[in-house]
Amino acid sequence: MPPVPPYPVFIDSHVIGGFGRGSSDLGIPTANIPASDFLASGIPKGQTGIYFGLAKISGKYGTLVRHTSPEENGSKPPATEIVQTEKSIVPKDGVVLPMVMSVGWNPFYGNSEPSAEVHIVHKFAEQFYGAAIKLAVLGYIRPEQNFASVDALIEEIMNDIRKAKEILAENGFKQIESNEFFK
Ligand code: ADP
Ligand code: RBF
Ligand code: MG
Repeated sequence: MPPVPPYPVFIDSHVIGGFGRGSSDLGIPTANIPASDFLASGIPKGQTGIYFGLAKISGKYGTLVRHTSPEENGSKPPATEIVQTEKSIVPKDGVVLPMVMSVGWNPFYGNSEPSAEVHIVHKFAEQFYGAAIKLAVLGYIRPEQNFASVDALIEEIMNDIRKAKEILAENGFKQIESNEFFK
């Protein structure tokens, strides 16, 4: 079955630094992109919540330098800088992969600015700040929620990942994987 309109929505972006909590607090790393790239994507009213789809990372990447820690910054995103290197994404990491994406204010953390972040269902060799990221958003899973504990948040994210894998496996979306956009 093809995705239900307005999907697929294609987003061409790059990986920036986030709050620095995905890996450390949750054990679920997320590649953050500028929220403006999501807002410009054509998803109706830039609806916040949890989406699923496909992602492809490419190009050169760098290392992230944090100028402030998430702790000292409270609800504001910490100041970061990407120092580019000559390293490129290796072929086995540069394929079209399943993803889940969270967009909004993260009610559990009460952020003061919206973020857009993508967890790719794949084990990467290294972090890839500054790399190019192409996304095909294929559907909406649920609105953002607050949770009573970090464990409850993690459990719900695991549930999102399970759902995304299920829908992607059922539908294949092979025509989107081979779309010119991902070439
Ligand atoms: P930040 O708050 O800076 O985004 P995270 O802990 O959320 O910190 O993620 C750190 C980085 O981990 C991402 O920007 C990306 O370079 C890398 N990363 C490694 N594996 C993955 C993955 N499976 N999905 C998304 N990002 C990943
Ligand atoms: N944060 C929330 O506060 N509420 C949510 O419902 C929520 N759902 C998420 C679902 C997925 C699939 C992902 C990847 C993240 C989600 N987050 C949510 C964001 C999470 O708090 C964030 O990734 C970390 O704070 C690291 O930036
Ligand atoms: Mg992140």
